Amino acid sequence: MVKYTGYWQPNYKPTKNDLVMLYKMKPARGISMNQAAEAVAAESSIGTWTTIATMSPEIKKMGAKVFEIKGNMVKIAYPLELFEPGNMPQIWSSVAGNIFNMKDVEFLRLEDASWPRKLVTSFKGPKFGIPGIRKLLRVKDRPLCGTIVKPKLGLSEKGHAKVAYEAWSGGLDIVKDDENLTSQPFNKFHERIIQTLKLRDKAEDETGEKKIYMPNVTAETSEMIKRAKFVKDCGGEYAMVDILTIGWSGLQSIREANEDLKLVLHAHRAMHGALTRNKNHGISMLFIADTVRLIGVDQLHIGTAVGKMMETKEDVMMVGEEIEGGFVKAKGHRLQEDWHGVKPVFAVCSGGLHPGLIPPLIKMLGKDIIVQAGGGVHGHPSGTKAGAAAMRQVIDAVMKKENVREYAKTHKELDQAIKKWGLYNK
Ligand code: CAP
Ligand code: MG
Repeated sequence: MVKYTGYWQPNYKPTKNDLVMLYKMKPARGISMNQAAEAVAAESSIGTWTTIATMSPEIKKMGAKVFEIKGNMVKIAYPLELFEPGNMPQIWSSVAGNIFNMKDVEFLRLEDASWPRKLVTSFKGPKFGIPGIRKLLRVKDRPLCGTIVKPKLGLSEKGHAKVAYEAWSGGLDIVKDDENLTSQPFNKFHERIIQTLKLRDKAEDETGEKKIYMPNVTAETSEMIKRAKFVKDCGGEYAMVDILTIGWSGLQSIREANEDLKLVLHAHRAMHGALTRNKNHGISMLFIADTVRLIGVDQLHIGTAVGKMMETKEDVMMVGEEIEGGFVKAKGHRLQEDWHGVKPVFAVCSGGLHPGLIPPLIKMLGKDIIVQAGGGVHGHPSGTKAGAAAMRQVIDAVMKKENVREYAKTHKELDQAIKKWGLYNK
């Protein structure tokens, strides 16, 4: 073990310009907690595994400071000059980079962060946020509801558009592409956009409601921007991106292009589980949520806690912890907390949902959520349109504070859904 010196500074008080990070760590065998914390601080700021002749007292002042160790939780303050404002890849390469593979730690999880104002305001943030989306959809005081066209892959452009039309006609606000549908031989992107927006218009005319299509533009960055432009030119209002597989550079690029495109950006988080699932090692969804809110998505998948994916209620509530020492976490949902004027982001709940799971979700998270069900709509005994109607009916029942089981007696699509999948009021 190399001796890292000068990074453990228990009397250091973080300044308002520091980026303060919270890590959970388990030192490697034979390494103390202090040594592990200093190793992480060194490697994520200015140091390396040995003392170097090129170091100077001036540069040492820029080093990260471990200022608190409580149990397996470590707080490290990073001076602002270590970072390039507006450059998210660089920030992650520092505080979420080499450190996860160091021999000095057996486990390391990046749990949370408090960002200094100068870094927060160096990013664009959401263009629309919750207020802008509610204005666009003309839906003020209920959760938005949507579906994902299923099967995930395989439908033709026309087949895809028809499923979307059925879902909109049944009452859903939003229809999205699945995360791995982009432009495959059986369903080419441009043709899909043309066909699906044509039936969106038809559904709008017939229902009198605003209907949203969220096409997946995930691709190489310049191609992604071209596809987003095409969506805009065809009268689309949304673009969906898989934020982790396009990376922070790709996300910043499309957000930059979106200054002119003015599309609502929907953030799918495919692959997040590789980082977030293991509670001993990896990166929390809190930090991912902060990151993409700063870059500027308008909606972000956060899980359901009641559906098919692993996350817990705490994961979905996303309140984080009170981390004194230079900053205090909000009491509300991380995506909507006041943050130097950054717009609030719509939380998207999806993954194994069906109408019977919507009541506990609204109870847990309130009305400022978007609920999406794929299998839970297209798997309805009477098909997509009925599945969509059942989703809308259960939301109406909850918002009217009706007894859902009673309400289902006069709403057959909801009744059928409950008979197939059950009703959960826990
Ligand atoms: C849901 C989904 C979403 C997941 C992503 C899927 O379909 O389309 O991608 O919700 O998970 O492909 O599984 P179902 P998360 O409604 O049929 O489950 O939202 O947790 O990121
Ligand atoms: Mg999906």
